Amino acid sequence: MFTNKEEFKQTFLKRLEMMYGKRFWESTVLDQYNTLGNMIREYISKHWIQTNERYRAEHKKQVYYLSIEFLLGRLLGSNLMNLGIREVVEEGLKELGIELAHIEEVEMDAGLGNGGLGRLAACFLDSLASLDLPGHGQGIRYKHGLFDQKIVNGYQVELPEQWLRHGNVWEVKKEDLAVEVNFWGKVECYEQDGRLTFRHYDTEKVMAVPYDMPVIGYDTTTVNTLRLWSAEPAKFPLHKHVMQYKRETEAISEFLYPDDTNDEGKILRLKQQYFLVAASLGSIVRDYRQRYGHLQHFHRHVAIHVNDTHPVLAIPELMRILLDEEGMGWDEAWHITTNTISYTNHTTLSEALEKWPIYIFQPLLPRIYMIVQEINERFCRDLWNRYPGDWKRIEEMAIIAHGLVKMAHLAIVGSYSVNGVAKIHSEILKHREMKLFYEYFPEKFNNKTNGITHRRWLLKANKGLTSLINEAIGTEWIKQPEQLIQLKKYATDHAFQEQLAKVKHDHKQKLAKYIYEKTGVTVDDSSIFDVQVKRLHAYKRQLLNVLHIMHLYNRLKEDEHFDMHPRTFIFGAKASPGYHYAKRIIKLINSVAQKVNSDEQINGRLKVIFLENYRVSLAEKIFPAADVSEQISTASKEASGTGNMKFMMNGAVTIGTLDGANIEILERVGHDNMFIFGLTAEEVLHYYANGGYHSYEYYHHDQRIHQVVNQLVNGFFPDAYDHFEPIYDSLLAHNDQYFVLRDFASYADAQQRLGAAYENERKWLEMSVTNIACSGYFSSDRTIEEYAHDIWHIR
Ligand code: HBZ
Repeated sequence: MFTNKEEFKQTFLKRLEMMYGKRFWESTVLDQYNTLGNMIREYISKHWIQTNERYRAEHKKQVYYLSIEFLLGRLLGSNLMNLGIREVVEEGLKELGIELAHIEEVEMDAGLGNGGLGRLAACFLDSLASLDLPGHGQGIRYKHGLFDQKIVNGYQVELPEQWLRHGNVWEVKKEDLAVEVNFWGKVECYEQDGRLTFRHYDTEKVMAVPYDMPVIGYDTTTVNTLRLWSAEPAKFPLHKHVMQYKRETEAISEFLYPDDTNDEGKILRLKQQYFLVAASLGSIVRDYRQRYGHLQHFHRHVAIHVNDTHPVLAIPELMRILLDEEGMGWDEAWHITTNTISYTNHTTLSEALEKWPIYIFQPLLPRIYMIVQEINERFCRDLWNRYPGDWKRIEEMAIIAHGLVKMAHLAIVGSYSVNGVAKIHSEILKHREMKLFYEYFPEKFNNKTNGITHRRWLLKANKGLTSLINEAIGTEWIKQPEQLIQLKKYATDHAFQEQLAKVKHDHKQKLAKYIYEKTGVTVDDSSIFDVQVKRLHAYKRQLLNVLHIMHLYNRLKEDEHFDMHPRTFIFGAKASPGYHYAKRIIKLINSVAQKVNSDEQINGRLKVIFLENYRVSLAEKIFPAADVSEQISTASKEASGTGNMKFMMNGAVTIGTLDGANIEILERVGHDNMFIFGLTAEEVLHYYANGGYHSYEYYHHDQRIHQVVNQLVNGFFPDAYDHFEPIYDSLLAHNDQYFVLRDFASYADAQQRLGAAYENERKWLEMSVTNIACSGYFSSDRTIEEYAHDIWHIR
């Protein structure tokens, strides 16, 4: 392909002319982007083929990571970096008069996910390939990823996302590998050769067409595969109007999370889940049969991991294949299935645990439903033998009960490993949410604390910091991120601190410029950049942050001499389209921003910024510029969090509760390098068990709280008259389920300590260095090594 700058330039120019039939000087940035993408695909194609051949030849056990979300973001920059050709390309382009950074900006984010769960899947793919592990992703090629967010008059407006508008250079469509997926229809049962046989007929057929994307490892020739499935019409059934069938079929891979407030939407969601599972298993099994003939040792060569419960139908689907297609008996099929599937839980919020009404499940997937029923009956029988007469326990543990199929129960019963995503979360699963299951299957439960790929979140997003680290401790840490701990020696090194301060300041300047371009607001780049970016959810308590900002504003208004280092509070968050409460919080943040930013008396000492359309590519601009990381969920609610790790790795200092992975961050950096506040998980759970707490008392006894809560409803925000009443009610009438007022004083106190700490610049930089030094543990390489070793048994 090309081995130096000159060759690169020649190839690039020739390819561009070939692809677009125009001269370089006539080309658009998009043409240039596509040309580059194309070149990279060609560049890696040999390694992609060789990787697959090697896996096949060596009979390596393969892992397939099934996920309804893959939040990849942009790929050009990370692919160039992982291939080690970024510099050559960058310099070559420069000589042609183009900035690589400029080309990178035209790439659309692949936003096939909501937040943590989907981004985790993307980080895992990067780690698998970079560690030369045989692990692949399977997901859905949604035509529209998570909606684009616009803020209009302070309100969130959702627009359909269009990442495929200009095509997708990274994918290869493989029509010859399409898989047929069956919905609806009838099941007949008959005897053949002395055994019961099932036939699913009169079905509606959908073709699942795979689009493969290369997953390029860092400094290695391993190229794994992310296979995304697209739904296309199959043979036209006679009983339905052709156009309606086409529409309904294509709808399956049209949107990520279609609105499921009505039954039609629920059917579509369940269709998506089965579509992913049937297509993935169909292709995995087809491959396997070609290599091994029969499926008797399937679990020895294949591990299938289900990311949350969305792909849990993999369990009955694998059973169906083994029973109906392979003709195995139940026990053998069950042995293989339960030694193939492993499951990660990402939440303990009961409202987020998936349950499907039978009346939706059974008609759509009649054969799969029969198998789930059989799994349930056998499981309940086992429970009866173990706990004779304990009806209550059996009812609580059953997979099907009260007209619902409980997907988490199916996941635990049908898999060999169940893991939570941070220590505290796994403990809560074992001792509370899934206590009964832990008692019955103690050996299945384990913890795998989340991680993030330091390649995207440090090497790529923060080149300045990367160089600084390299100069100090060499480059070994890039392959062994826990080596970052060596930076600890530099925590009090004046020269190092100063350079770190400069790197941080550069990023703050850049972000300030972005903020100005997007919002027209000028922010002071020597103010503290205090950032909360994540999905908007009541339990994540953006409300606590904003009430505290209102309090600071009140203080500044009352007392001209109120001493405070200038602060810029930055938010980024999307709310689910149907989550009205969350949308009101977004409006509240924007109303506060408007009030504060336009108040001349404040004189720029306080600014509030809401950045619209928070997504992976924007996150890469924000993390390196943050001084303060807000991780303030109600303790026990945030399973892990991963943004907390990205901030830490970029030298931000955390203010947070003892929740999720914050606890493990604290274990590493200590109280001197983190601002902890609020109730513990134990205290929160104790309150819940005893009917909550009395938020009114906090409202009445704390003047600061009284004032800010009143301001929600007393006309303080004239542009949103009575819009914040539901927020006011959530705090007082509904007893403040998320303990916002309960934790307010403790939070305000921690904020004050933080502000004071910032005044001592050297001390602050010492904290910052310490956070970076301790962040290596949170590389997803460590997480993936644990999955590979403890769960998947792959090498
Ligand atoms: O998964 C998140 C957790 O909230 C976070 O604490 C954790 O760090 C992260 C990775 O383990 N969970 C999600 O992102 N969950 C979802 O986005 C979700 C999507 C659809 C659902 C349920 C949850 O039906």
